[in-house]
Amino acid sequence: MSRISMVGIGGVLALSALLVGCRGTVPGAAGSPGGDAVTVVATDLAFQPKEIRVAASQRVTVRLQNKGKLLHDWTVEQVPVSAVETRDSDNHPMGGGIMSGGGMMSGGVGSAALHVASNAGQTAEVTFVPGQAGEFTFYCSVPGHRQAGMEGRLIVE
Ligand SMILES: [Cu+2]
Repeated sequence: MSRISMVGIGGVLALSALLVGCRGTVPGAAGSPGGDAVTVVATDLAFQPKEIRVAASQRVTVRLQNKGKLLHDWTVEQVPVSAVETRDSDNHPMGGGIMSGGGMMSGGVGSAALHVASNAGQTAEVTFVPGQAGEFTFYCSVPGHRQAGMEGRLIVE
């Protein structure tokens, strides 16, 4: 009985693996998030979890879910990334004064940065491909929030 249902599940898994494999070979699937997704919950002055692991050279989406009453963002400086697509939940004025005026693309790989902002109760997303393994610090750039504890580690493996 249980052996039969195991076989059934195995078949379904194999089929979905095939489907995922096919999707993955479609070139330039821009606009679709694809890859893995990681959800980071922002509350009023904390991130959960405080440590995120992603794989180098693999497309990943970080979803910033704001469960607080304040505006929060998720910012990583000096992280080598490519193919960045940001879907903010708001036109965020960039609290920390960094990367204003679309400057985040200047400087090329090595000094690239990630920044996505989400209003209270909303969710924003940023999709990117990490360039190389390493450990980076993410934080909320709204003044005072990082100092209050809105900080964590992004680990690229
Ligand atoms: Cu914040």
